[in-house]
Amino acid sequence: SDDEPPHIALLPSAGMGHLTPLCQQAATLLGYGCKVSLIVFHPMVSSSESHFITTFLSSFPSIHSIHLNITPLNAPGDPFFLQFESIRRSPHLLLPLLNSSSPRITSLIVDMTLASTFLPVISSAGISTYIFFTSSAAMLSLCAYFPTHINARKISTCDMEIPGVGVIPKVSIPPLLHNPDHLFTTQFIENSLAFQQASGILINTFDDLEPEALMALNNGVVVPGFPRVIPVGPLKQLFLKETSALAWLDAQPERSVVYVSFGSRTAMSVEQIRELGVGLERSGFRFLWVIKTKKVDKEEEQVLELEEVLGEEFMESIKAKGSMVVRGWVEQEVILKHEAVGGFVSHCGWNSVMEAALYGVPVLAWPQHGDQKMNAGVVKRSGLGMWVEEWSWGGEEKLVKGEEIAKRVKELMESTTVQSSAPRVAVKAMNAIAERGSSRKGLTEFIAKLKV
Ligand code: BUP
Repeated sequence: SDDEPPHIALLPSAGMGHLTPLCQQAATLLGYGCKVSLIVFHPMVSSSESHFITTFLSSFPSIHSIHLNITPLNAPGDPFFLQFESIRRSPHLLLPLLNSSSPRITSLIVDMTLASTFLPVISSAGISTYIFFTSSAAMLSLCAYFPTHINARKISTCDMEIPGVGVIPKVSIPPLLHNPDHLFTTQFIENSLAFQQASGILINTFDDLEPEALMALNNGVVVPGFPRVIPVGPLKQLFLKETSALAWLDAQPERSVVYVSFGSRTAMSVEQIRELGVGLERSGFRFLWVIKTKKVDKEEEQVLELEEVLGEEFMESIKAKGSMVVRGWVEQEVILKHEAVGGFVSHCGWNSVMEAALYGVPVLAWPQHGDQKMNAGVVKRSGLGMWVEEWSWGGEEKLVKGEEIAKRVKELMESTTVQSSAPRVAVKAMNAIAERGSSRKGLTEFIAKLKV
Protein backbone atom coordinates (compact mmCIF):
# COMPACT_ATOMS: atom_id res chain seq x y z
CA SER A 1 0.00 0.00 0.00
CA ASP A 2 0.99 3.68 -0.20
CA ASP A 3 1.63 3.74 3.52
CA GLU A 4 4.28 1.05 3.38
CA PRO A 5 7.72 2.48 4.20
CA PRO A 6 10.30 2.12 1.44
CA HIS A 7 12.73 -0.78 1.75
CA ILE A 8 16.23 0.52 1.05
CA ALA A 9 19.26 -1.73 0.68
CA LEU A 10 22.75 -0.30 1.03
CA LEU A 11 25.83 -1.71 -0.64
CA PRO A 12 29.07 -0.49 0.95
CA SER A 13 32.52 -1.30 -0.41
CA ALA A 14 35.82 -1.87 1.42
CA GLY A 15 37.72 0.31 3.90
CA MET A 16 36.56 2.35 6.88
CA GLY A 17 36.27 5.44 4.71
CA HIS A 18 33.52 3.65 2.75
CA LEU A 19 31.91 1.50 5.46
CA THR A 20 31.49 4.33 7.95
CA PRO A 21 29.39 6.74 5.85
CA LEU A 22 27.20 3.99 4.33
CA CYS A 23 26.41 2.64 7.80
CA GLN A 24 25.77 6.14 9.12
CA GLN A 25 23.38 6.64 6.21
CA ALA A 26 21.68 3.30 6.95
CA ALA A 27 21.10 4.31 10.58
CA THR A 28 19.71 7.70 9.53
CA LEU A 29 17.26 6.10 7.09
CA LEU A 30 16.10 3.75 9.84
CA GLY A 31 15.43 6.81 11.98
CA TYR A 32 13.20 8.15 9.19
CA GLY A 33 11.05 5.02 9.35
CA CYS A 34 12.47 3.21 6.32
CA LYS A 35 13.05 -0.51 6.26
CA VAL A 36 16.78 -0.95 5.85
CA SER A 37 18.97 -3.82 4.65
CA LEU A 38 22.76 -3.80 4.63
CA ILE A 39 24.76 -5.98 2.29
CA VAL A 40 28.04 -7.14 3.80
CA PHE A 41 30.83 -8.75 1.81
CA HIS A 42 33.17 -11.31 3.37
CA PRO A 43 36.05 -11.80 3.99
CA MET A 44 36.94 -8.22 4.94
CA VAL A 45 40.37 -6.67 4.53
CA SER A 46 41.03 -5.33 8.04
CA SER A 47 39.97 -6.27 11.54
CA SER A 48 38.82 -2.64 12.06
CA GLU A 49 36.17 -3.29 9.43
CA SER A 50 34.88 -6.59 10.83
CA HIS A 51 34.86 -5.18 14.35
CA PHE A 52 32.99 -2.10 13.15
CA ILE A 53 30.32 -4.10 11.27
CA THR A 54 29.72 -6.42 14.22
CA THR A 55 29.27 -3.48 16.61
CA PHE A 56 27.09 -1.66 14.11
CA LEU A 57 24.72 -4.57 13.48
CA SER A 58 24.33 -5.31 17.17
CA SER A 59 23.64 -1.62 17.90
CA PHE A 60 20.92 -1.52 15.22
CA PRO A 61 19.20 -4.92 15.41
CA SER A 62 16.33 -3.82 13.17
CA ILE A 63 18.72 -3.37 10.24
CA HIS A 64 18.52 -6.54 8.23
CA SER A 65 21.95 -7.79 7.14
CA ILE A 66 22.70 -9.88 4.07
CA HIS A 67 26.09 -11.58 4.11
CA LEU A 68 27.75 -12.53 0.84
CA ASN A 69 30.99 -14.41 0.34
CA ILE A 70 33.27 -13.14 -2.38
CA THR A 71 36.45 -14.58 -3.80
CA PRO A 72 39.46 -12.44 -2.83
CA LEU A 73 41.80 -11.61 -5.71
CA ASN A 74 45.19 -13.12 -5.34
CA ALA A 75 47.30 -10.32 -6.81
CA PRO A 76 49.86 -7.76 -5.67
CA GLY A 77 48.72 -4.21 -4.94
CA ASP A 78 46.73 -2.10 -2.49
CA PRO A 79 44.57 -4.61 -0.56
CA PHE A 80 41.58 -2.26 -0.39
CA PHE A 81 41.74 -1.56 -4.07
CA LEU A 82 41.88 -5.30 -4.82
CA GLN A 83 38.86 -5.76 -2.58
CA PHE A 84 36.93 -3.14 -4.61
CA GLU A 85 37.69 -5.22 -7.66
CA SER A 86 36.58 -8.53 -6.17
CA ILE A 87 33.31 -6.97 -4.95
CA ARG A 88 32.86 -5.39 -8.38
CA ARG A 89 32.97 -8.88 -9.87
CA SER A 90 30.15 -10.13 -7.64
CA PRO A 91 26.87 -8.52 -8.78
CA HIS A 92 25.54 -11.99 -9.77
CA LEU A 93 25.44 -12.85 -6.04
CA LEU A 94 23.01 -10.00 -5.49
CA LEU A 95 20.51 -10.69 -8.22
CA PRO A 96 18.62 -13.61 -6.60
CA LEU A 97 18.27 -11.54 -3.40
CA LEU A 98 16.79 -8.60 -5.26
CA ASN A 99 14.05 -10.76 -6.70
CA SER A 100 13.23 -12.66 -3.53
CA SER A 101 13.41 -10.01 -0.77
CA SER A 102 10.28 -9.41 1.24
CA PRO A 103 9.11 -6.74 1.49
CA ARG A 104 10.39 -5.98 -1.95
CA ILE A 105 13.48 -3.76 -2.13
CA THR A 106 12.33 -0.35 -3.36
CA SER A 107 15.73 1.13 -3.90
CA LEU A 108 19.47 0.48 -3.63
CA ILE A 109 22.21 2.82 -2.46
CA VAL A 110 25.48 1.72 -4.01
CA ASP A 111 28.98 2.82 -3.05
CA MET A 112 30.62 4.85 -5.81
CA THR A 113 33.41 2.30 -6.37
CA LEU A 114 30.87 -0.38 -7.36
CA ALA A 115 28.70 1.66 -9.72
CA SER A 116 29.64 0.39 -13.16
CA THR A 117 29.25 -3.34 -12.50
CA PHE A 118 26.24 -3.22 -10.14
CA LEU A 119 24.05 -0.58 -11.78
CA PRO A 120 23.21 -2.54 -14.94
CA VAL A 121 22.26 -5.62 -12.89
CA ILE A 122 20.10 -3.67 -10.45
CA SER A 123 18.37 -1.67 -13.17
CA SER A 124 17.53 -4.88 -15.01
CA ALA A 125 15.66 -5.98 -11.87
CA GLY A 126 13.58 -2.78 -12.12
CA ILE A 127 14.89 -1.24 -8.90
CA SER A 128 15.91 2.42 -8.64
CA THR A 129 19.56 3.01 -7.84
CA TYR A 130 21.26 5.83 -5.99
CA ILE A 131 25.02 6.27 -5.69
CA PHE A 132 26.70 7.09 -2.42
CA PHE A 133 29.75 9.24 -3.11
CA THR A 134 32.14 8.97 -0.15
CA SER A 135 34.28 12.03 -0.88
CA SER A 136 33.81 15.79 -1.33
CA ALA A 137 31.62 17.51 -3.93
CA ALA A 138 34.89 18.96 -5.26
CA MET A 139 36.08 15.41 -5.90
CA LEU A 140 32.69 14.45 -7.38
CA SER A 141 33.01 17.30 -9.88
CA LEU A 142 36.46 15.98 -10.85
CA CYS A 143 35.08 12.47 -11.17
CA ALA A 144 32.08 13.58 -13.22
CA TYR A 145 34.17 15.63 -15.63
CA PHE A 146 37.11 13.23 -15.90
CA PRO A 147 35.88 11.16 -18.89
CA THR A 148 35.42 14.37 -20.91
CA HIS A 149 38.85 15.58 -19.87
CA ILE A 150 40.48 12.31 -20.89
CA ASN A 151 38.68 12.27 -24.23
CA ALA A 152 39.85 15.75 -25.03
CA ARG A 153 43.47 15.28 -23.94
CA LYS A 154 43.99 11.53 -24.31
CA ILE A 155 46.14 11.53 -21.18
CA SER A 156 45.83 13.60 -18.04
CA THR A 157 49.23 15.22 -18.14
CA CYS A 158 47.92 18.74 -17.71
CA ASP A 159 45.84 20.88 -15.38
CA MET A 160 42.12 20.19 -15.54
CA GLU A 161 39.54 22.91 -16.01
CA ILE A 162 36.21 21.79 -14.61
CA PRO A 163 33.37 23.93 -15.99
CA GLY A 164 31.77 25.98 -13.22
CA VAL A 165 34.32 24.80 -10.66
CA GLY A 166 37.70 26.07 -11.84
CA VAL A 167 41.19 24.91 -12.70
CA ILE A 168 42.50 21.89 -10.81
CA PRO A 169 46.30 21.92 -10.98
CA LYS A 170 47.85 18.70 -12.20
CA VAL A 171 49.41 18.05 -8.77
CA SER A 172 45.96 17.99 -7.12
CA ILE A 173 44.60 15.28 -9.39
CA PRO A 174 44.81 11.85 -7.66
CA PRO A 175 48.22 10.46 -8.78
CA LEU A 176 46.92 7.14 -10.11
CA LEU A 177 44.72 9.00 -12.60
CA HIS A 178 47.82 10.22 -14.41
CA ASN A 179 48.24 6.70 -15.72
CA PRO A 180 45.41 6.01 -18.18
CA ASP A 181 46.29 2.31 -18.32
CA HIS A 182 46.04 1.70 -14.58
CA LEU A 183 43.06 -0.40 -13.50
CA PHE A 184 42.16 2.33 -11.01
CA THR A 185 41.77 4.84 -13.85
CA THR A 186 39.69 2.45 -15.94
CA GLN A 187 37.37 1.75 -13.00
CA PHE A 188 37.19 5.45 -12.21
CA ILE A 189 36.06 6.34 -15.71
CA GLU A 190 33.60 3.44 -15.93
CA ASN A 191 32.07 4.40 -12.58
CA SER A 192 31.85 8.05 -13.53
CA LEU A 193 29.94 7.18 -16.70
CA ALA A 194 27.68 4.78 -14.76
CA PHE A 195 26.74 7.59 -12.32
CA GLN A 196 24.84 9.16 -15.20
CA GLN A 197 22.41 6.21 -15.15
CA ALA A 198 21.62 6.63 -11.43
CA SER A 199 18.45 8.21 -10.05
CA GLY A 200 20.56 10.46 -7.84
CA ILE A 201 23.81 10.79 -5.90
CA LEU A 202 23.90 11.06 -2.12
CA ILE A 203 26.97 12.77 -0.69
CA ASN A 204 28.28 13.54 2.80
CA THR A 205 28.71 17.30 2.48
CA PHE A 206 26.44 20.34 2.89
CA ASP A 207 25.44 23.35 0.81
CA ASP A 208 27.31 25.96 2.83
CA LEU A 209 30.57 23.99 2.81
CA GLU A 210 30.86 23.51 -0.95
CA PRO A 211 28.36 25.85 -2.60
CA GLU A 212 30.21 26.30 -5.91
CA ALA A 213 30.82 22.63 -6.69
CA LEU A 214 27.28 21.60 -5.69
CA MET A 215 25.76 24.36 -7.77
CA ALA A 216 27.89 23.56 -10.82
CA LEU A 217 26.97 19.87 -10.58
CA ASN A 218 23.26 20.45 -10.06
CA ASN A 219 22.94 23.12 -12.75
CA GLY A 220 24.33 20.74 -15.35
CA VAL A 221 27.42 22.91 -15.85
CA VAL A 222 29.97 20.16 -15.09
CA VAL A 223 28.16 17.46 -17.09
CA PRO A 224 24.88 18.29 -18.82
CA GLY A 225 22.04 16.11 -17.53
CA PHE A 226 24.05 14.79 -14.58
CA PRO A 227 21.80 13.17 -11.92
CA ARG A 228 20.67 15.20 -8.93
CA VAL A 229 23.38 15.47 -6.26
CA ILE A 230 21.82 15.37 -2.79
CA PRO A 231 24.05 16.67 0.02
CA VAL A 232 23.00 14.91 3.24
CA GLY A 233 25.91 15.74 5.55
CA PRO A 234 27.32 15.92 8.02
CA LEU A 235 26.21 12.36 8.70
CA LYS A 236 25.44 11.68 12.33
CA GLN A 237 27.82 9.75 14.50
CA LEU A 238 26.75 6.18 15.22
CA PHE A 239 27.84 5.30 18.69
CA LEU A 240 30.01 7.04 21.16
CA LYS A 241 32.17 4.35 22.59
CA GLU A 242 34.74 4.54 25.29
CA THR A 243 38.19 5.19 24.01
CA SER A 244 41.37 4.64 25.96
CA ALA A 245 42.25 8.29 25.43
CA LEU A 246 39.11 9.64 27.09
CA ALA A 247 40.35 9.79 30.69
CA TRP A 248 43.52 11.47 29.49
CA LEU A 249 41.54 14.03 27.44
CA ASP A 250 39.25 14.77 30.40
CA ALA A 251 42.31 15.91 32.33
CA GLN A 252 43.46 18.41 29.66
CA PRO A 253 42.51 22.11 29.47
CA GLU A 254 40.01 23.25 26.84
CA ARG A 255 41.33 23.46 23.26
CA SER A 256 44.89 22.64 24.37
CA VAL A 257 45.52 19.32 22.60
CA VAL A 258 46.63 18.64 19.01
CA TYR A 259 45.07 15.46 17.61
CA VAL A 260 47.19 13.83 14.90
CA SER A 261 45.95 11.08 12.60
CA PHE A 262 46.47 10.18 8.97
CA GLY A 263 43.52 7.80 8.62
CA SER A 264 43.31 4.08 8.41
CA ARG A 265 45.05 3.61 5.10
CA THR A 266 48.17 5.74 5.25
CA ALA A 267 51.50 4.49 6.51
CA MET A 268 54.15 7.22 6.64
CA SER A 269 57.83 6.44 6.29
CA VAL A 270 59.72 5.88 9.52
CA GLU A 271 61.84 8.98 8.78
CA GLN A 272 58.79 11.18 8.31
CA ILE A 273 57.24 9.78 11.48
CA ARG A 274 60.40 10.77 13.36
CA GLU A 275 60.36 14.32 11.95
CA LEU A 276 56.70 14.61 12.82
CA GLY A 277 57.54 13.53 16.36
CA VAL A 278 60.22 16.20 16.60
CA GLY A 279 57.81 18.78 15.21
CA LEU A 280 55.00 17.94 17.59
CA GLU A 281 57.33 18.08 20.55
CA ARG A 282 58.86 21.40 19.53
CA SER A 283 55.43 22.95 18.99
CA GLY A 284 55.13 22.96 22.77
CA PHE A 285 51.55 21.67 22.70
CA ARG A 286 50.40 18.39 24.15
CA PHE A 287 49.34 15.97 21.49
CA LEU A 288 47.38 12.79 20.95
CA TRP A 289 49.02 11.03 18.05
CA VAL A 290 47.72 7.90 16.34
CA ILE A 291 50.47 6.12 14.45
CA LYS A 292 50.21 3.75 11.53
CA THR A 293 53.24 2.14 9.94
CA LYS A 294 51.38 -0.49 7.92
CA LYS A 295 48.37 -0.20 5.67
CA VAL A 296 46.37 -3.07 7.06
CA ASP A 297 45.93 -3.46 10.79
CA LYS A 298 46.06 -7.27 10.67
CA GLU A 299 49.73 -6.89 9.78
CA GLU A 300 50.30 -4.36 12.51
CA GLU A 301 51.96 -6.77 14.96
CA GLN A 302 54.78 -7.54 12.57
CA VAL A 303 56.14 -4.04 12.48
CA LEU A 304 58.48 -2.09 14.71
CA GLU A 305 57.68 -1.24 18.29
CA LEU A 306 56.91 2.43 18.88
CA GLU A 307 60.13 2.68 20.90
CA GLU A 308 62.08 1.47 17.88
CA VAL A 309 60.42 3.98 15.56
CA LEU A 310 60.64 7.00 17.83
CA GLY A 311 63.53 6.13 20.13
CA GLU A 312 63.34 5.46 23.84
CA GLU A 313 64.45 8.95 24.73
CA PHE A 314 61.59 10.48 22.76
CA MET A 315 59.05 8.10 24.28
CA GLU A 316 60.30 9.07 27.74
CA SER A 317 60.02 12.77 27.02
CA ILE A 318 56.48 12.30 25.63
CA LYS A 319 55.47 10.70 28.90
CA ALA A 320 57.21 13.38 30.94
CA LYS A 321 55.44 16.20 29.10
CA GLY A 322 52.09 14.44 29.29
CA SER A 323 51.40 13.76 25.61
CA MET A 324 50.03 10.50 24.26
CA VAL A 325 51.04 8.28 21.36
CA VAL A 326 48.84 5.33 20.40
CA ARG A 327 49.14 2.68 17.81
CA GLY A 328 46.02 1.20 16.27
CA TRP A 329 42.41 2.22 16.49
CA VAL A 330 40.88 5.11 18.47
CA GLU A 331 37.31 6.37 18.44
CA GLN A 332 38.03 9.48 16.40
CA GLU A 333 34.61 11.07 16.78
CA VAL A 334 34.86 10.90 20.56
CA ILE A 335 38.19 12.67 20.33
CA LEU A 336 37.13 15.37 17.87
CA LYS A 337 34.02 16.06 19.92
CA HIS A 338 36.06 16.53 23.10
CA GLU A 339 36.55 20.09 24.36
CA ALA A 340 40.24 19.52 25.06
CA VAL A 341 41.02 19.15 21.34
CA GLY A 342 42.03 22.43 19.70
CA GLY A 343 43.53 21.28 16.41
CA PHE A 344 43.65 18.32 14.04
CA VAL A 345 46.65 17.42 11.87
CA SER A 346 44.89 15.34 9.20
CA HIS A 347 45.43 13.51 5.93
CA CYS A 348 42.02 14.88 4.86
CA GLY A 349 40.22 11.63 4.23
CA TRP A 350 36.75 13.03 3.58
CA ASN A 351 35.10 11.46 6.62
CA SER A 352 37.72 13.01 8.86
CA VAL A 353 37.16 16.43 7.29
CA MET A 354 33.40 16.17 7.84
CA GLU A 355 33.89 15.09 11.45
CA ALA A 356 36.17 18.10 12.04
CA ALA A 357 33.55 20.33 10.38
CA LEU A 358 30.79 18.98 12.61
CA TYR A 359 32.75 19.69 15.79
CA GLY A 360 34.49 22.89 14.61
CA VAL A 361 38.03 21.58 15.10
CA PRO A 362 40.60 23.57 13.03
CA VAL A 363 42.47 21.34 10.58
CA LEU A 364 46.08 21.42 9.46
CA ALA A 365 45.74 19.60 6.14
CA TRP A 366 48.52 17.26 5.13
CA PRO A 367 47.13 15.17 2.26
CA GLN A 368 48.97 11.91 1.54
CA HIS A 369 47.42 10.44 -1.59
CA GLY A 370 44.26 9.93 -3.65
CA ASP A 371 41.48 12.52 -3.36
CA GLN A 372 43.03 14.15 -0.30
CA LYS A 373 44.36 17.27 -2.04
CA MET A 374 40.89 17.95 -3.46
CA ASN A 375 39.54 17.69 0.09
CA ALA A 376 42.34 19.86 1.50
CA GLY A 377 41.23 22.54 -0.95
CA VAL A 378 37.77 22.46 0.65
CA VAL A 379 39.35 22.76 4.12
CA LYS A 380 41.22 25.87 3.05
CA ARG A 381 38.41 27.57 1.11
CA SER A 382 35.74 26.94 3.75
CA GLY A 383 37.78 28.34 6.64
CA LEU A 384 37.91 24.98 8.42
CA GLY A 385 41.68 25.08 8.42
CA MET A 386 45.01 25.62 6.69
CA TRP A 387 46.94 23.68 4.07
CA VAL A 388 50.70 23.90 3.48
CA GLU A 389 50.66 22.81 -0.14
CA GLU A 390 54.44 22.22 -0.45
CA TRP A 391 54.29 19.42 2.09
CA SER A 392 52.36 16.98 -0.03
CA TRP A 393 53.40 14.84 -2.94
CA GLY A 394 54.70 16.72 -5.95
CA GLY A 395 56.56 19.16 -3.71
CA GLU A 396 60.31 19.77 -4.08
CA GLU A 397 61.32 18.30 -0.78
CA LYS A 398 59.80 14.97 0.15
CA LEU A 399 60.76 14.92 3.82
CA VAL A 400 59.11 17.69 5.86
CA LYS A 401 61.41 18.76 8.68
CA GLY A 402 60.38 18.89 12.32
CA GLU A 403 61.21 22.60 12.58
CA GLU A 404 58.71 23.46 9.85
CA ILE A 405 56.04 21.16 11.32
CA ALA A 406 56.44 22.78 14.76
CA LYS A 407 55.94 26.24 13.26
CA ARG A 408 52.71 25.25 11.48
CA VAL A 409 51.27 23.37 14.45
CA LYS A 410 51.82 26.47 16.59
CA GLU A 411 50.10 28.55 13.93
CA LEU A 412 47.14 26.13 13.87
CA MET A 413 46.73 26.30 17.64
CA GLU A 414 47.37 30.03 18.06
CA SER A 415 45.98 31.72 14.95
CA THR A 416 42.86 33.62 15.92
CA THR A 417 41.73 33.49 12.29
CA VAL A 418 41.49 29.72 11.99
CA GLN A 419 40.54 29.23 15.65
CA SER A 420 37.47 31.40 15.08
CA SER A 421 36.56 30.41 11.52
CA ALA A 422 36.45 26.64 12.19
CA PRO A 423 33.69 26.94 14.84
CA ARG A 424 31.72 29.03 12.34
CA VAL A 425 31.86 26.09 9.92
CA ALA A 426 30.43 23.90 12.71
CA VAL A 427 27.49 26.30 13.16
CA LYS A 428 26.72 26.00 9.43
CA ALA A 429 27.07 22.21 9.65
CA MET A 430 24.58 22.06 12.54
CA ASN A 431 22.18 24.32 10.62
CA ALA A 432 22.30 21.99 7.62
CA ILE A 433 21.06 19.04 9.66
CA ALA A 434 18.63 20.98 11.85
CA GLU A 435 14.89 21.19 11.21
CA ARG A 436 14.37 22.85 7.79
CA GLY A 437 18.15 22.69 7.16
CA SER A 438 19.37 21.98 3.62
CA SER A 439 20.68 18.45 4.23
CA ARG A 440 17.61 17.42 6.23
CA LYS A 441 15.37 18.76 3.46
CA GLY A 442 17.31 16.91 0.77
CA LEU A 443 17.03 13.60 2.58
CA THR A 444 13.32 14.04 3.33
CA GLU A 445 12.63 14.73 -0.35
CA PHE A 446 14.72 11.73 -1.37
CA ILE A 447 12.69 9.40 0.88
CA ALA A 448 9.38 10.93 -0.22
CA LYS A 449 10.26 10.15 -3.86
CA LEU A 450 10.90 6.51 -3.03
CA LYS A 451 7.40 6.14 -1.66
CA VAL A 452 5.58 7.12 -4.85
BR1 BUP B 1 42.64 5.68 11.64
C1 BUP B 1 40.99 5.87 12.44
N1 BUP B 1 39.64 5.76 14.36
O1 BUP B 1 41.82 5.29 14.52
P1 BUP B 1 38.61 8.81 6.25
C2 BUP B 1 39.89 6.24 11.71
N2 BUP B 1 38.67 6.35 12.30
O2 BUP B 1 37.47 6.24 14.23
P2 BUP B 1 40.66 6.79 5.43
C3 BUP B 1 38.54 6.13 13.66
O3 BUP B 1 37.54 6.04 10.23
P3 BUP B 1 39.95 6.64 2.76
C4 BUP B 1 40.87 5.62 13.82
O4 BUP B 1 36.75 8.83 12.23
C5 BUP B 1 36.66 8.18 9.87
O5 BUP B 1 35.30 8.12 10.10
C6 BUP B 1 37.42 8.16 11.20
O6 BUP B 1 37.81 7.71 7.06
C7 BUP B 1 37.48 6.69 11.49
O7 BUP B 1 40.05 8.20 5.92
C8 BUP B 1 37.10 6.90 9.19
O8 BUP B 1 38.87 9.97 7.10
C9 BUP B 1 38.25 7.11 8.23
O9 BUP B 1 37.81 9.09 5.04
O10 BUP B 1 39.85 6.30 4.26
O11 BUP B 1 40.42 5.74 6.42
O12 BUP B 1 42.05 7.06 5.02
O13 BUP B 1 41.41 6.56 2.40
O14 BUP B 1 39.10 5.57 2.13
O15 BUP B 1 39.38 8.01 2.65
